[in-house]
Amino acid sequence: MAEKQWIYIDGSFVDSADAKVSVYDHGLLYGDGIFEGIRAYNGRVFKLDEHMDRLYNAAKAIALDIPLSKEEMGEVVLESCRKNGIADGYIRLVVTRGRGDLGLSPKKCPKPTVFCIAATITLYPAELYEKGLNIMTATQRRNKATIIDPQIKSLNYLNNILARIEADRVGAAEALMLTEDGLVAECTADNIYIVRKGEIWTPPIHLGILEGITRSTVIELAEKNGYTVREKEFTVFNLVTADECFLTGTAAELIAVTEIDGKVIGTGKAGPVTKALLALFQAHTREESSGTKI
Ligand code: PXG
Repeated sequence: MAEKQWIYIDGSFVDSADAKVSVYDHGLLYGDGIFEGIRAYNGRVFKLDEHMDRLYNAAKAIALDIPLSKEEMGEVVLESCRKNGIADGYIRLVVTRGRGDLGLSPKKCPKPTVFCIAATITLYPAELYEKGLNIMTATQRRNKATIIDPQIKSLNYLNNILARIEADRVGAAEALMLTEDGLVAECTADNIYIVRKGEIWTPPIHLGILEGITRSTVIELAEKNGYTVREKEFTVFNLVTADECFLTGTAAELIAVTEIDGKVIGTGKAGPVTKALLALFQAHTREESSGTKI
């Protein structure tokens, strides 16, 4: 029998069996809510302030008043780790519009629902970081920023799930999502980069992608270490003919892509820039300054 898991929900910690949301919660009825996926490394919550900023910006964008201050919410994350003995793990923080009636309007939802799950994480097997991922290009396009801005990490992930289903159907590790115009946007849960003649290119935020916390961190680390990073639009042709390609995300950290739609990228193995950046990133996750002590 697994040890008891404590879940924070609406002000208290309860056993996971008792952690329930209402069938009238608009997070469930309409996908009306937001979330964060956060890592803990070595007794510290990685980039907690950055995750809190992104969550509160998303709340603002959907006109959701979170009933806790940023500091209190940060404390919820830290306490969830303490209660569950998590020093290294994955934290899912969710804020929904709350319980309402069967109409769309949030006017009848007086109180947002807040819950936090602090859990362990299943990672890609270590050898994949050397071998790289085999991905596919989804026919499902990334939704446009003018419809629902992908910068809002909302509970409505159907756009990405539809692409993910395409990847699963062909046994690919991830699905590349393009903009409506066919430019490279991002994968279903990761940002994407290519390396060309030593330069790193990654799609700009305005194309309609999530501004990943890992993305900001990797760009900063790369620039600090002398790499040129361009936030630049590029095509599938640029990707297929790149020297290297890699993804970043909270769960995957930084992982090479070595094949797309049956075409080999670069040497077909994780390249030198990808490996160097992964080493820099992993070292950074262990630095005291990159996290908040649990
Ligand atoms: N793009 C999208 C669409 C994402 O959902 C990222 C990029 C990377 O962002 P961060 O901040 O993690 O560097 C994400 C985030 C999971 C899971 O359980 C991960 C995400 C979303 C949903 C679930 O692995 N990724």
